[in-house]
Amino acid sequence: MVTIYGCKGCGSTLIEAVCKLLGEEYKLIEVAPWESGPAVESLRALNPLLQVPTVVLDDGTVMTESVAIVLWLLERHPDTDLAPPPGDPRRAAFLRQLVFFPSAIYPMYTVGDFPERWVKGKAAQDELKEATVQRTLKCWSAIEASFGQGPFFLGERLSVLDVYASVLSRWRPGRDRLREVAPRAVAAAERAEAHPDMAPVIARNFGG
Ligand SMILES: N[C@@H](CCC(=O)N[C@@H](CS)C(=O)NCC(=O)O)C(=O)O
Repeated sequence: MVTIYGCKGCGSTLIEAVCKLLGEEYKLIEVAPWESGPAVESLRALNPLLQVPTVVLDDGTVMTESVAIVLWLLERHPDTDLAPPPGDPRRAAFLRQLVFFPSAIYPMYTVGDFPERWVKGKAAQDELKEATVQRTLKCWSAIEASFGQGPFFLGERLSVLDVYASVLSRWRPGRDRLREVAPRAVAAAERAEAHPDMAPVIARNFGG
């Protein structure tokens, strides 16, 4: 059982979906970091960066960083087929892609959602935000270039890579533009959302 601090459509969707797919019980605490109120203050006490997902384990350990949480959950469910195990020939490609999502793409939202944190003035902020969109598109092109035979990131079976792709491809600039540079990766993300465990999580977070 884990407690997930998150908000609808945020990166916490990924953790919610992975828990569901693994059969890990979870409790959700809704908190939008950019609002104010008691929920935000309880998040601040756990994570001074005020970011979600933030997860609290049964023993009180606090975890942040989506990829760390995903890896921890996978370790807790070693028989899962949502990731190739250590020693599997697909492991290197899996780790590469797994880390690429939160290290190369997710920061484009850390910057682009709050350009005023980084530069002053509307023109500079608009320019910065557009630059994050261009970089996001470049990242998805890179993903497409290394995408295998499909239909999922790692072949015939759904993995946590498809779940990451599902959530991140819902964000700016949106699937239609991403599809222009990464049609097979976006198709894998959409296919993942049809999984019976994924579909209700996606519907709750992003609407029907
Ligand atoms: N590196 C973190 C990024 C988390 C993150 O940026 N979450 C967004 C919501 S999707 C957030 O909380 N943004 C508020 C902020 O950065 O102030 C991760 O991979 O979990």
